[in-house]
Amino acid sequence: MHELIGLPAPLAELDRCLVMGVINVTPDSFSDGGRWFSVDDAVRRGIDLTAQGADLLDVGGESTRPGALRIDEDEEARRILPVIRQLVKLGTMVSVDTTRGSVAGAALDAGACLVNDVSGGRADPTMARVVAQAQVPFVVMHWRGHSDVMESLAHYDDVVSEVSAELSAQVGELVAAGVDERRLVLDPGFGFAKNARHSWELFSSIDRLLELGRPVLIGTSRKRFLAEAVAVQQISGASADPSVRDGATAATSALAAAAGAWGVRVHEVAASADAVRVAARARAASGGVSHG
Ligand code: PMM
Repeated sequence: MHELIGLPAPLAELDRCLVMGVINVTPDSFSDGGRWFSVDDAVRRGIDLTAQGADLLDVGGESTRPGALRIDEDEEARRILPVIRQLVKLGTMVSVDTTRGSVAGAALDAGACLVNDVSGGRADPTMARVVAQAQVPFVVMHWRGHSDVMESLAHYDDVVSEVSAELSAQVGELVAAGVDERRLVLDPGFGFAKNARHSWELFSSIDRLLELGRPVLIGTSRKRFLAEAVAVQQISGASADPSVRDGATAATSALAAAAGAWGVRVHEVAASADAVRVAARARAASGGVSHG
């Protein structure tokens, strides 16, 4: 098992893959944009996801959907800080999904306990300093560029080797900036500068990502590559509603947990909360450790 320091007690003590529930306080995220855009709706959603079994709530204010344009940092902070404050007051564990050091710092002041950065510190040179000073866990996602250009950057000869090497380089930069490596979680970044084939190859290589020596977070939820694995859509030609991918998402949660992932990041929590428990039981019965 890879040591992760700095998590608060209830999370640090989990002996299975944790479930991070997504709350996008945005009008335009790819799968749930606009649904939890008011503070009240977002907080209610957080309460629901916690009741469904979320261990941690990941609150974000800026969409990273392919092609998305950036919002300014005041707007990002205005969207998420009241939501984080209220959820923390209710006793929930909260992470902040942001690429901006200033927003991460404000979210930590509001009570967030972990920073999740889809750029792994690359979008904003101040991020590493904020995380180093706050001494909190930090999710380093594999990242090649912002959402408006990332689809043009999805070129690899060997996606698993290249993503691993680039994640290692991102870790090196963070450590050089003073971040304790033992606080880092790695994420291959499904759909970020990846086509469907790249995402499937990475998903089938969680064991190789774990060889980097850090816990691994898996964020497949509702992503486009899962459409290839959705029966109903293929049979009926049903809608492009990303929630039709929730069943496939739960399947990836079970497989990721069975492969030793540290956590899964999902929009619909209930089925994944069961899936990670099934995987934990199966791993324990087969003599394996509970998570990576
Ligand atoms: N994906 C999205 C946003 N944040 N964070 C991590 N660590 N990993 C991901 O795969 C990831 C992320 C994509 O947008 P969404 O919030 O609508 O799922």
